[in-house]
Amino acid sequence: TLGVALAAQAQSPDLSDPPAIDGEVVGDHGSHTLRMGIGLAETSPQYLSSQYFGEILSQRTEGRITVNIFPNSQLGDDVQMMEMLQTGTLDLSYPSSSPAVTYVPELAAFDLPFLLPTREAAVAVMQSDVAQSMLDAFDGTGIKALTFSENGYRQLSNSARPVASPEDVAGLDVRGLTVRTMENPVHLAIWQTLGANPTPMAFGELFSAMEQGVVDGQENPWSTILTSNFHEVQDYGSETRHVYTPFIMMMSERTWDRLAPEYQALVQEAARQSAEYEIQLATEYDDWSRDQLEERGMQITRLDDEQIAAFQEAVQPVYEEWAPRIGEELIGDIQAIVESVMND
Ligand code: 2Q2
Repeated sequence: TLGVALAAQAQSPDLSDPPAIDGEVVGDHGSHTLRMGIGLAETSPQYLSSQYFGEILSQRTEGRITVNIFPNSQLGDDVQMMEMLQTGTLDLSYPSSSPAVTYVPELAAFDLPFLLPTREAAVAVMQSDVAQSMLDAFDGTGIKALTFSENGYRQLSNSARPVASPEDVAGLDVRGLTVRTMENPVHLAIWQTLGANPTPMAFGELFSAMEQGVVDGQENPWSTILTSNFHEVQDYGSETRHVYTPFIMMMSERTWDRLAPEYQALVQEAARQSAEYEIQLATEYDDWSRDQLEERGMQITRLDDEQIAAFQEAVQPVYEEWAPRIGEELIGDIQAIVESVMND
């Protein structure tokens, strides 16, 4: 409702408005009302950029294509919504890459800890041919993967104690933290290696699991922690930035195949434009959300280079186990892109 949106806007940073929608109107190739299910709230960059995606399609087809967005995991969680894309009961969704490794195992490269040291490097990788080949690898799964965008740098939050080191996670004199992870084997390995008790769980179940103390902690970008109100049930945050997770905007192949080629080209262009806007929003939201969380009472532990290095060293075994399984050559290609950006 407008009230919610206005309240949300009041909460959010000085959001740069989406770029103007230009480009000629596409010819009449029929009408389509598309349903899009996403996991996050109406205040999130994921929702705001999905709205912009829908506005581009609607304006460039004079309303012949419209997108109805269902936020807050109300249609199901990422795994369920990807299955709905395959059966054609949902037209669009926007999960993280992590639960999608069941369709395209190479995506697990993005789950390797500390692989992407800066946002510039992360964006360069997401816009590379290597990343495009991962999107292409969905062909035949029933899912048309349209584009990557930014879920973001993941930060640890918990309800038990401040965390500044792997020892704080493992709890030498107290029990190790029970940490919810996404449904992804590399994330499980990261938190096992850090001495936590990892618990894979759908995002939609996470708030109540934290509220009931079923899990002590979770890890997500600051903007997700803020827009999902996790600070209401999590007292401590640690700026670990341990993984950079992309989102993948996905369309049901059945929906894609029903669209005329001119509409398919427009959907691809709108996805790319909205992804650029989403990355801009996610960038604006990142530090601002952390500061908002601090203002609302979350005790945020910032980590210096030495403390980050301790986490990097502690999770080195995850690389040893998973790099060969994901593909040394693929990871080498990604690291080459990272180096070229970092040395610019
Ligand atoms: O920890 C998570 O599950 C999130 O990073 C999600 O992957 C993400 O928020 C998606 O649920 C958004 O649809």
